[in-house]
Amino acid sequence: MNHRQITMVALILYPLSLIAAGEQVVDINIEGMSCKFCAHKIQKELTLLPGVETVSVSIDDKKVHIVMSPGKKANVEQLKKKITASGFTPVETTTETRD
Ligand SMILES: [Cu+2]
Repeated sequence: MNHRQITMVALILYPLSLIAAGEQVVDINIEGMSCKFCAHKIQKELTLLPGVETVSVSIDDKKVHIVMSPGKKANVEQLKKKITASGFTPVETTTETRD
């Protein structure tokens, strides 16, 4: 997946997350991402976590956008630990529930 495709996925998934019911959305700013391989690695690792439905990564915004499965509560500490274990630094986190 190249950078352009990742951005495309983010653009497609964002409106979908607005219409779905009771979904928790987590945005995490990340330091240390420099290329599409970094982005791909973070995406792959976070997608493996329980309850995570979709992960989109923006290298330009240095940000990862996580949508949880409907009704699943995000474990922000676990998400951040996974990012750290992947070799990156999570900084600011925002969590929002959409209904
Ligand atoms: Cu990289």
